[in-house]
Amino acid sequence: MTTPALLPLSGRRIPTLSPGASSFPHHRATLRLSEKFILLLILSAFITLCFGAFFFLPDNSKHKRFDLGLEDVLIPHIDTPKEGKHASGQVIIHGQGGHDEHRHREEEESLRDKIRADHERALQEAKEKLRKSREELKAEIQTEKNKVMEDLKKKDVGPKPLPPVPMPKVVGVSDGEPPEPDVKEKRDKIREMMKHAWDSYRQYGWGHNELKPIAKKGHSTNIFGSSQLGATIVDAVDTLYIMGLHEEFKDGQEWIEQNLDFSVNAEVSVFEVNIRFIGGLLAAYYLSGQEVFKLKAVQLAEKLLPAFNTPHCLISLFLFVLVFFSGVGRNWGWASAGSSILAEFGTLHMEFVHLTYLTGNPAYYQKVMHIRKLLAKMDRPNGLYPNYLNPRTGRWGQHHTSVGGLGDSFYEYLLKAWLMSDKTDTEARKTYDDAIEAIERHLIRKSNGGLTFIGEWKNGHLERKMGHLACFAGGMFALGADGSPDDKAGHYLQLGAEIAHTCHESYDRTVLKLGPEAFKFDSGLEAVAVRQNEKYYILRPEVIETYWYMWRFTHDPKYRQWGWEAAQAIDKYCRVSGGFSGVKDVYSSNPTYDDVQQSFFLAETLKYLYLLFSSDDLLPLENWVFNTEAHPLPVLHLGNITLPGSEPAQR
Ligand code: DMJ
Repeated sequence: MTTPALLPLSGRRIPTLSPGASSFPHHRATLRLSEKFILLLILSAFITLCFGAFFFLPDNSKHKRFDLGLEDVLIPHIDTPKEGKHASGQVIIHGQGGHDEHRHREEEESLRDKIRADHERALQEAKEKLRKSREELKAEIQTEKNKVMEDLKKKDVGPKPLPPVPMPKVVGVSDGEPPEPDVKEKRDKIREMMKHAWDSYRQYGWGHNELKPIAKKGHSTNIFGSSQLGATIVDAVDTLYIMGLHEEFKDGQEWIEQNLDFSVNAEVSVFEVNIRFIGGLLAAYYLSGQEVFKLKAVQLAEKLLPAFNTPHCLISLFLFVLVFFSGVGRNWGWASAGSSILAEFGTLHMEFVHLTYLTGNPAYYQKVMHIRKLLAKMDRPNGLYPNYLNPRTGRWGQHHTSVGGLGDSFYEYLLKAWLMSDKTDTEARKTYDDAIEAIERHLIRKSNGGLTFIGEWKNGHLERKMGHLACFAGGMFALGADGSPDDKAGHYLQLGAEIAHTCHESYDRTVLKLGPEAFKFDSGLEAVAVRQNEKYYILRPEVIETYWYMWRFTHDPKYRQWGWEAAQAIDKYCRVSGGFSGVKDVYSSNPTYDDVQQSFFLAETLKYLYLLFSSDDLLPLENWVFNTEAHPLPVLHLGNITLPGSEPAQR
């Protein structure tokens, strides 16, 4: 019998193993080729499986497998007991083979000692922590807080490159010396008053928002929150620059550079911060060209943006008391059931357009245009804009319309939006014209004594009372005369003159020759205050503002004369050794002081007086538009430049 070993693989039958195994008649001693192949396959599959198991099973299962023996082999045996937990919960010690009872007990005890020692140490540590004094904990918290503040500050003051934009035409930023010596003398006197106001603040209130000139210390109100933001410095620096008070300007600039910090948790009025701080900083930037003012304005503006960012546009757009840190907004509690105020949400346009221009960020422009669009869609009772708008319902609140407080600068900014756009924003001009037309129809009257006044419209009834604040409108009418519809320029200039005259009367009919906060035209009363709480003068600028505009448009010397009367009265009755103070009763020859030197006295009142006694080439009105806090911003002759987020200008 030959072995088939070397025979060709195919077609061979496996021979029987032995005769003894005959009970299996077909039993073969060798495997067929296909069977061998199958076996080979199975074997290789098994090897692959084992191999795969090694690499793909979870680590712990691998370790378990190797722990089985390798540990004993590879790790030197140091005879330490292994802990385990018996089913009873009792800790048992698995000794290594061959240890006796005694050794078990020793091990058990040593383990107990170890556990006890561990517990005691942990307890000690916990006690130690508790023992730390409250002061220590407080100090730790404070350190942490300071660290966070520092980080935030770093973030804030870090240089943020702004896109280069062409500087608008900036002309007539200084000088303006009048040719007439007596006018120059008056102008010098106004500069001296500014110096006294500034020096006093510098000495007694530096860094605070305002000054208490009698108490000779810092002062603040809720419009700035509780923080010290140096409102007077920011509000005054452009006036210092215009007056050529260079040292004082540098001093202010240095403070702003080093100390003006918006990383504070202040609850502020968006309106006030916008007109005084952003307006002041932008004006200082354009006048002096110092970058720091622009950077600070932009940092601050970024803090204001969250006021507009809540999901419901209507609500967000009209919330105007803002917490800097959280960006959470609310409205003044006193305003017609938490309503938003027309003069607050309507007095952002000038500053926000400049912010978009300078930063390239369309957000500012879009916010103010969104407000404009919403207002355009609303019905207006008798064509008038009520002062209150309910941010929840999107409807007007109480139907109260005024050109004084709560409404004033809304109208002013419509006109100035048009002027600042180089007269391309015709939508703003049209809105202004329509609004003024309705105001003239419903609010402007002549008194029995022939004084033209602007009353207040309350639920269909005209209250014959005019606020000091409304006196600014004389200047506004004159400023808007050119470009008014139906060739009514002469009419509006005349209206401006009449308002100026009425407001002068309100000053002239007092003992101090300073105007009261509000005056009546009723029951034989002509331009005088009746209520005790309307007799005060708090260094407001509006009447002098109107004198200046009227002077620029008419050059009638009476406006300089009236301005000089007011300046003398302020110097006589409001000047004290620690600055200038408001007075509580302009009809009393012995007035008491309110002990506040308002920041707008330096920003507006003294600036308008100085301009009144300067030549017209200082800040010409063709090139500059003054915001509502008297901060001059240049006209944007955009030409081919389109503001980001805006439509190309239509001429
Ligand atoms: C200023 O802050 C602004 O002029 C504002 O528009 C209203 N009035 C005060 C000063 O009286």
